[in-house]
Amino acid sequence: MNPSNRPDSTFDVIIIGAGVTGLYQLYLARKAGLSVRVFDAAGGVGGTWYWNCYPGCCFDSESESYGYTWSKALLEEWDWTEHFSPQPETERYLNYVADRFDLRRDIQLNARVQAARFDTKTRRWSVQLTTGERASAQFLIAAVGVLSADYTPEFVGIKDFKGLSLHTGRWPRDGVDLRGKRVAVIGTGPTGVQLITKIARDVAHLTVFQRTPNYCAPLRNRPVTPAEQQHFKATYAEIHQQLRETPAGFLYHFDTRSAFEFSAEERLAYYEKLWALPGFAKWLSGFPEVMTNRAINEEFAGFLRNKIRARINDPVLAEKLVPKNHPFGSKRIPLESGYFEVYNRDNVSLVELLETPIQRMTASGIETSERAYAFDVIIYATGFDAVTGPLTRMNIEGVNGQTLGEKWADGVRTYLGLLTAGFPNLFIATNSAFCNYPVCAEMVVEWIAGAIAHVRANNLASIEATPEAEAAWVEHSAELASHSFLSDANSWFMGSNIPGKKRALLLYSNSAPAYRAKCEEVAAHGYQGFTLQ
Ligand code: NA7
Repeated sequence: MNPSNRPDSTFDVIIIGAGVTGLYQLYLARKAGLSVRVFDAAGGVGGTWYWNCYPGCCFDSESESYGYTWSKALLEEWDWTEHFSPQPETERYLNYVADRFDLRRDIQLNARVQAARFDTKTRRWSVQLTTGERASAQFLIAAVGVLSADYTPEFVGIKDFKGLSLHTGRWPRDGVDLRGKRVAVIGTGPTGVQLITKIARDVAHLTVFQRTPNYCAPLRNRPVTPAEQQHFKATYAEIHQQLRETPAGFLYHFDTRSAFEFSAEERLAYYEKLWALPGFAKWLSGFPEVMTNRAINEEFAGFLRNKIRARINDPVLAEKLVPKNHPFGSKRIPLESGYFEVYNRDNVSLVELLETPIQRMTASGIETSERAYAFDVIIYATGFDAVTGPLTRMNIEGVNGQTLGEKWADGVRTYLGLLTAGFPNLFIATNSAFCNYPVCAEMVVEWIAGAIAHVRANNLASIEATPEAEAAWVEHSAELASHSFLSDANSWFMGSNIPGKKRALLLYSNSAPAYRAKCEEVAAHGYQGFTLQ
């Protein structure tokens, strides 16, 4: 039966989101014999890989580190064509998974959840879609991703613009023909950098509106050869073991040697080698002091600044593209494939927003404090209301009628990132540690599946974080965050990209293995810190 023909339905589990996390959660729920329905606002599966279909969108995780690890057959069947998979291929992969495991029959697409309410008598969640359809379930799993609530700044006159306005995180599925157009891109984070590099040669003129220059570094992507493909398949067990052991779930760990064992000259030679490596090696496999010692961090940052300067013909322009106001690594490093060379083109110009801020949008384009610009298309690469946004934008109401938005008005509060007091049986299935997405998402999904099995096996009605455990977790997370460089920059990590949002580290900053061990320990001890009822 077509799921959309079943408006009033009761399930054991409702999952919101059919992305990387939701698809696996569905697979496990079904395997456990639970009745389950997935709702997703999108017209297809894939979550972030469905919505972010802008030109140039691509992994910055190695492809072999991003696939699901839980099916040997899938690992054997799937070939990645590039070392850093482009978005269309990743979306194809997730569609393949949906078909391969016959997941679609429990997924309702074009189904945006508008509200969810916990009934304290039945101890079940009722969910309402924007279409008015309703469903209920004992367990509600928000597999909504950390970067799915797109953010567009509220510029004065934003609705006045008569041309085409686009956000990269809601890119039109049929694509957009930008050839011959005057295009503005606002934002130079990882998304803006990928997009700008890809479209610069096609458009008539590209004007980039930059607020903060970033430590962009070469991705160094290339096709996967047949021999490499075979090697991945032969060594997936070792690859996955490594992903589980490294601090952030990538194929990297920091050097075991100290930067101070090397002379300044030797360190420079070391940085050159690092620079030549693909992916996040530059960020996650150098000297540990790069992320802990200000002098070494500044030394490496200086090295990267010179690399940027060397790629831009005009030295005045180069200085504008060199990051100076935040330490290396305190914001996500955009990985790029020819980004800085784009600024050597005649049809590309840069507007520095800190010097000449945007005053308003007009019918024909953008007005800064200096002048007016006319455009056919304005692209907002302005990021996301990360981590909490996807949850607080839905009207999720727990016990006592309090919404998640109200509860988190002064900052996010959870226990283990997984449940929050006052919202029994609501699981937050997002990657709450700093970690390469799938490897940590799988752990979270499996933990949730285990908790649900525990509740049901013991004939219980609900599981809920205790306020005490939650308070201790919030305090512990803040203590860890206070030692992190990440608070030195404004970024989505800190929630500081969203006006009015509480400035606090949104992700748990312990290592992924430590986070996993803690979650496993809590489960092994009968879900300590949770009220089981
Ligand atoms: P990011 O990393 O949040 O970048 C957003 C960009 O938009 C960044 O350059 C911002 O400048 C800029 N921005 C945001 N608000 C404004 C306003 N009001 N005016 C001008 N410029 C603005 O989002 P991305 O989509 O690039 O990447 C998000 C994640 O997706 C990334 O970490 C990967 O995991 C994939 P700012 O730096 O705040 O000065």
